[in-house]
Amino acid sequence: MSKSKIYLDGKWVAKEEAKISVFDHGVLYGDGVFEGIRAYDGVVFKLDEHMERLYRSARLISLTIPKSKDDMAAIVNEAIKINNLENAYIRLIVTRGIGDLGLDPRVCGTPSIVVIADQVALFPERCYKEGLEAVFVNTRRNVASALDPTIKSLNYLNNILAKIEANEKGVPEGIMLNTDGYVAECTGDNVFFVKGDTVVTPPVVAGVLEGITRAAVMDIIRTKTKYRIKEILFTPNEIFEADEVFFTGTAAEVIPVTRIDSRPIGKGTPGPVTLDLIGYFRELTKSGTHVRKR
Ligand code: PXG
Repeated sequence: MSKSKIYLDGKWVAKEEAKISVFDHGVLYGDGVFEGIRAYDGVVFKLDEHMERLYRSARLISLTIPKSKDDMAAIVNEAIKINNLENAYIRLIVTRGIGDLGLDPRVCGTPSIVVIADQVALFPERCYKEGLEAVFVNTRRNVASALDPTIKSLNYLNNILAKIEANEKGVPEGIMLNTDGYVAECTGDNVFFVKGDTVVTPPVVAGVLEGITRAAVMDIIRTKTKYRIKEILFTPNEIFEADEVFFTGTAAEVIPVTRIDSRPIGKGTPGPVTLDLIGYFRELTKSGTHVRKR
């Protein structure tokens, strides 16, 4: 079996050699940005969209990535090829670079670029058939005026605190509210509910990451189905009154949610709209059909 190769600042190195300095501000302060990307059948899913989000995140923290988007996209493609992966999870990280013990980013040298391609850790198929259980957590989503949730930064403590709460309650995902009490998103997934023929998800101003899967699902709803899609603010009560709830994310794809805070959602089984969307999404990920037309 070939050993995994990791891209680190211009070189492909063995896993054991893929090391970052303890003076890198990514380590010292969580100062950096990242992306979590999937490849299906040898084709990277929504690569351009991931590149756009990465460079936007970097821009919003005043970090200049020392490579063009095209060069970065080529490295991501190379990462699956060099590791002989067809279906893979790719983690792309750009840190602020090596600095000193002060938090001033101006002292940092060149940002470090890391690309890891590995096997995907998937939810068991059972979760797609029976649905996931989730809870509302007490940890509120960061306010945009303090740390904008649309920035996919290395500072994930807000989400980790929420994840710890979900762990303590023995469920795989936690739903976070924003400081106004509206539903925002999960620790690593966006949230949707279905009521009648309308699919609802919080708008970006609720304090959510603009998920690539979220956008793909919204596009599917608009172009392939008769359902309506609305981005509106809503409270937990509307979730409990929903016919169906599902989450979207790079790792989870589209996953039904059938119990929240121990209460069944709808009939307590995955609903027809969610199952439809899972089908359409899986079709989209098949063999290259997800490549954006230029
Ligand atoms: N919200 C948050 C806070 C996220 O971190 C999503 C929504 C969904 O976005 P995408 O673009 O993936 O549809 C994310 C993404 C992991 C993992 O290993 C987490 C994410 C993506 C990939 C892997 O936990 N989160």
